[in-house]
Amino acid sequence: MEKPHVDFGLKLLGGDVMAIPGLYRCVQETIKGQIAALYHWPKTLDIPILDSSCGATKKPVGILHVKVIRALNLRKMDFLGKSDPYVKLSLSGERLHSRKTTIKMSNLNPEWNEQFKLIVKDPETQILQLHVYDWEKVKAHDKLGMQVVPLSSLVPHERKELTLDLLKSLNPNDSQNRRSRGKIVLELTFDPFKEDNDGISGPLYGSAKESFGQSVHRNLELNGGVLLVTIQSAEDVEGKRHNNPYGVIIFRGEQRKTKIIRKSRDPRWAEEFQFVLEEAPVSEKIPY
Ligand SMILES: [Ca+2]
Repeated sequence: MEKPHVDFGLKLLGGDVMAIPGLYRCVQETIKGQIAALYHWPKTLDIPILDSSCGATKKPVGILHVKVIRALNLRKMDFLGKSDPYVKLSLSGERLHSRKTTIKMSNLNPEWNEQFKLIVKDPETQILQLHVYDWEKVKAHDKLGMQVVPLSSLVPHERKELTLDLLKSLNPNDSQNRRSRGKIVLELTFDPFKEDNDGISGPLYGSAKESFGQSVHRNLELNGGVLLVTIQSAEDVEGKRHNNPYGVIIFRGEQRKTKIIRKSRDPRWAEEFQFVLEEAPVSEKIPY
């Protein structure tokens, strides 16, 4: 059976998503792949295009500075009171936990002025994803709206302030997008690293029993960089029964934990942790 020829365009956020460099080809390949697996042309087809399938490269190439400034005219979700908004941020193609602002209780025009540094691995295809939620004490947090910013729309080292309409979803046919959900105000700067000398990248091993795979990327000219640590696994963890091991990593007072592996003496986590360094750790040793 011959594959149908498909030509398409996607409208999104008042702009043409196909104008995002690299995305057209990526989407085309994704759709081609999906269609090849089908015998019948379907009426609708959901294809995730804003996830890791577009293959962000592994190596950090820069830092995205995000300042979440404020939101305006958010929707009232709480029966008593207004809404208790907070913002979750993440970059597409990353499996890391989302970063969050603080919660502003009972406020439909919250001011955060909170800064985040996100590690960028592929500025051509990665997209900043923002989700605003209404915090709830007991039940699930309500969605107040979302937006995305393709990093390819940013000029390196240039600060950009954006005021974006919050949407229900990225689906341009979603009738709920016609209802106003308020706006979010952001300041974004993408700082690419100048050049990566591979001289200081590579695995390091500690004297600890656990085997840690680590790599350090930094840029001495910029006096800063990124430390990536992957906690892979541990073996023969002590304790006879009911072992629920997790790993803890502390870097300059910043503590992160792996998930807990239930009842195992040989846990395997394979979790990556990212630390942003303001200054090059010229004379520092990594503590275990
Ligand atoms: Ca609430």
